[in-house]
Amino acid sequence: MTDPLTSAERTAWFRHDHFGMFIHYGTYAVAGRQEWVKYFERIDDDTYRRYADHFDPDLYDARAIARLAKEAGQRYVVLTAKHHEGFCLWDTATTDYSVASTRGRDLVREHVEALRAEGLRVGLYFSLLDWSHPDYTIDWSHPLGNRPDVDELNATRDMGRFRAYMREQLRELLTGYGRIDYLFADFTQPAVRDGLPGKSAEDWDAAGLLAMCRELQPAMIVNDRFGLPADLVTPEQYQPVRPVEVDGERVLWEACQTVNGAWGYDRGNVDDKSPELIVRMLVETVSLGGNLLLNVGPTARGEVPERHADILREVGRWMRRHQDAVYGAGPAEDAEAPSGVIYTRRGDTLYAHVLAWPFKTLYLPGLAGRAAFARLLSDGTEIVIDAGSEEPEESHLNPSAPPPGTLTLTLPTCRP
Ligand code: FHN
Repeated sequence: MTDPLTSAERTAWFRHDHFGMFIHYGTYAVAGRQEWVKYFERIDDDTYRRYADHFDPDLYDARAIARLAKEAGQRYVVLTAKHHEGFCLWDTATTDYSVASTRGRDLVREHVEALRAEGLRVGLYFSLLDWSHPDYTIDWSHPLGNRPDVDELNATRDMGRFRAYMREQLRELLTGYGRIDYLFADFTQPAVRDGLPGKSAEDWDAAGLLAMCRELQPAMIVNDRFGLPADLVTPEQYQPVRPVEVDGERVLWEACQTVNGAWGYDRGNVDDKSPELIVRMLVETVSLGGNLLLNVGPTARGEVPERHADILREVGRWMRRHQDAVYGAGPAEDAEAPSGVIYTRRGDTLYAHVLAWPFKTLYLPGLAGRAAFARLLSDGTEIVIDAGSEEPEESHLNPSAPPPGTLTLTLPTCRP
């Protein structure tokens, strides 16, 4: 089957928007101890089922979350339709282990409709791991992986049946909710740990799942966590957490980060990142040609914790004034930023993100004579280009003079 879209066509919005929201939401929020709680605390199925029984997203307001993402400047939003614990946030016919069965809600539909209403791109996270399914073979990442009778348990499990189950679930998500812009499949790690192997691309029939994605959602970006062999990974899938180049081309990449060091809701966690740190992470990511997918973990009742919402709103206040340095921007390949400065470029405009505000003078080596005009993004006011900066006096006359070719700018005493 020929691909109807080129990688460039499929990924144009992703490469432009740069900034997305990740939402980790599921039964683990009731535990309030992050999304791997079943594994880390080796919680048995019956005990863990209590969390599903008491999972009531009565305050989950997808539209409010979509508006928060929009206010923060996050232009795509990825919701965990199913995380590793296997609980489904959509009205699936494959299992009763879903919020549709327990609460009569289809949170994926609410998510999709809210994003479209706010003009945001639709992303779904789908866990390839599924700790709830009786045919999913127990590997190093499974809560039962420490059982002495693992081999006997696995002898009763049929991954062929699990693959059919998983494929049907993914088909439901790709056919029942209109256009999906981004699928975040997660994760493939075949290495042996604690004496047990992980899962490989073959365990998922990754090539078959990718072919189904292309058939059902031709425009959808799919990440690289199916574990596909390199010859099946196309640039828009190759999403390492750091920039790499394939055949001389910097491939699409996305840094997944959290507001507070936790994916799922973590009640005792106070490790919140400051808005300034998040802005710096975003700018650094854009300066390297990538995207930042920043996660929030709603509470068990479905609300984004107020502290985290406030942080995102503060980031949004920065974005409103500086979005031109992010959206449609990318690396400034032709200029090397001095320490404490990050460059992004959009068209013929270079954006210098000053991380530590200097006392009066900003020196930008190698840029003398290349700036027709300079201004602050925050208030739009002119920044004076020091007349002498084209040919600064030779350093032997003034040892503190900047090296020749340095663009010298006089900044206001404090950041407006
Ligand atoms: O195991 C998951 C984890 O819970 C979380 O969903 C992250 C998000 O990128 N992905 C896996 C770990 O890499």
